[in-house]
Amino acid sequence: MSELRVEQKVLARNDALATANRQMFRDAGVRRAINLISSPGTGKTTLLVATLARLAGRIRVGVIEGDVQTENDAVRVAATGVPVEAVVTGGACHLDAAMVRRAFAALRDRHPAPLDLLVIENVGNLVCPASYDLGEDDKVALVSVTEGEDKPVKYPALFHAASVVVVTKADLLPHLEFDLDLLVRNARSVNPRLRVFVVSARTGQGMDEWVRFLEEGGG
Ligand SMILES: Nc1nc2c(ncn2[C@@H]2O[C@H](COP(=O)(O)OP(=O)(O)OP(=O)(O)O)[C@@H](O)[C@H]2O)c(=O)[nH]1
Ligand SMILES: [Mg+2]
Repeated sequence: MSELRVEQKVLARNDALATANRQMFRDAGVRRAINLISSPGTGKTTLLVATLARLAGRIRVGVIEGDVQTENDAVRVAATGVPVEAVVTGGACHLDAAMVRRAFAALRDRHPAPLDLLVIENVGNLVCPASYDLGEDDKVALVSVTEGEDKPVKYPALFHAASVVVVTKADLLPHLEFDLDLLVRNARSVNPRLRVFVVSARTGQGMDEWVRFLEEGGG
């Protein structure tokens, strides 16, 4: 079988499992699931931890933390008190629907209460995770102000599949020659429907709007 055929088969199997995951999430009372995707170091975990602190006592959140190696990010999230399940892919550059299925079952065994929000932090990678549906409602693409305005047009698959873009590390803008409008234009040239948030987990800039979006269930 050609490499392309094998890849198509793998993706078709993943899509079927992702559809089953979607049903599993609904049956378990998950109101909404999001999949955080970006390059390594964009600030997914930092944003997540800051977000969880703001959502504490307001909505029920659960987290699945994907990494190639180490449970470091899961430990950072666990420190907030929010239920978290780690997935160590052991080399794979993305989470797949089967990994998320197992992780969610383990999370639900330990914390059976319904969740308003399930957050899945994907493996740091701008390419592979875009092709793998995990059963989420929204893919959230993160890009930091240090990564360059051209990323959406160089890595369009993610920005095409995402419904939301979060621009991170906005506190660094005064130190950089970074054209925020150009980044947004580039992202919307790939996907005009993208909703854009500009945040700094460090200073709190833009966090109210982002947290409100999560609390209200999107749309
Ligand atoms: N200045 C600034 N630095 C930030 C911000 N958010 C994250 N960082 C820094 O960026 C680095 C990477 O942050 P992480 O949150 O670990 O990034 P990540 O996307 O989860 O990384 P991986 O899980 O390895 O892909 C850390 O040194 C953070 O302190 C921010 O809002 N402002
Ligand atoms: Mg992380």
